[in-house]
Amino acid sequence: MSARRAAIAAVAAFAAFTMSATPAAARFDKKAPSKPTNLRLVATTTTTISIAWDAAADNSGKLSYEMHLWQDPRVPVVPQTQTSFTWTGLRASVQYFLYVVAIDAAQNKSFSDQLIVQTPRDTIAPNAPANLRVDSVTASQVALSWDPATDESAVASYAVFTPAGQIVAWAPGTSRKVIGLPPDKQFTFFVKARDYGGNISPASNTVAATTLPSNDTTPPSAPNLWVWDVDGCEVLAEWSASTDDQSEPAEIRYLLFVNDEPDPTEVVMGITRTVAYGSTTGPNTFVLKAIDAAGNVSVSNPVTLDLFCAG
Ligand SMILES: [Ca+2]
Ligand SMILES: [Ca+2]
Ligand SMILES: [Ca+2]
Repeated sequence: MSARRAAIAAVAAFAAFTMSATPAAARFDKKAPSKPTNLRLVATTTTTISIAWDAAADNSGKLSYEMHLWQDPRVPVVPQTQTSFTWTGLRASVQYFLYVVAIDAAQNKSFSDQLIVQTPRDTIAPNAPANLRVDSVTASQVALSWDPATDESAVASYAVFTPAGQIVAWAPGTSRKVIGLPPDKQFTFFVKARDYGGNISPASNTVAATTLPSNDTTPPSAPNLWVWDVDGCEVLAEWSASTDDQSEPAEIRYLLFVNDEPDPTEVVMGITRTVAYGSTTGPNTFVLKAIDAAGNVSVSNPVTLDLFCAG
């Protein structure tokens, strides 16, 4: 062995000696503990699973137990004297895979059988979110935030409402922008929380906000409209997204007109296609209007299609 190699080997040996927590006797222990048997469910709630097992034994006389929950990075270790454990911080209505590992001082392991436990369904609604507040206001947007709601299991999402109904979709997070609002108008908002069981909380406090006046008098760019006959009276309408001097793309509303009547299809901001229907057998004329948040309107090219509308 060269002097350099010998020096490296000496350092490595020293490191192994000083860094290893394994006692000298345990280094010669090659025999794994016996398997922890009779792993069983003791109790479960929407957020906890309590298990117990029959003790394992080891030739060294000493072992401990690792707790494993599939896909959970936590691996709690409990002492030899303990043959039960409670997992916390779990979700309702979820199937969990658990097992226990008996481990001796030399890191020899034996695995229990796997236990499958389904946590019960969450049937208790979260508490109302509190401290709803207005963070900022523009001519078309109101930014809101609130304190997290609490739940005996876990809150999954929040939605924003006005007295007229839900105005922003369910999503995680405790702040949200309501967009595409008309200028110079007062709105009242409140928030609700929903848990993973689908239970919905009571309403938060309400807040009022008035959008700023707008100096936007320029309509969006005119959208380009294409319409295809899908089946009989049904058509697919697609268009190029409009741009606007002040409204974001997601704030531009599109409204399809069929033979000068507004299509009853729901008006959604920011989309560029919809399924619609002709209103008569023969030629039907489709026109799309793009409307910015301030209410300025632009009109697409008209498209005329011959359709067969039975009945
Ligand atoms: Ca052993
Ligand atoms: Ca709940
Ligand atoms: Ca505009």
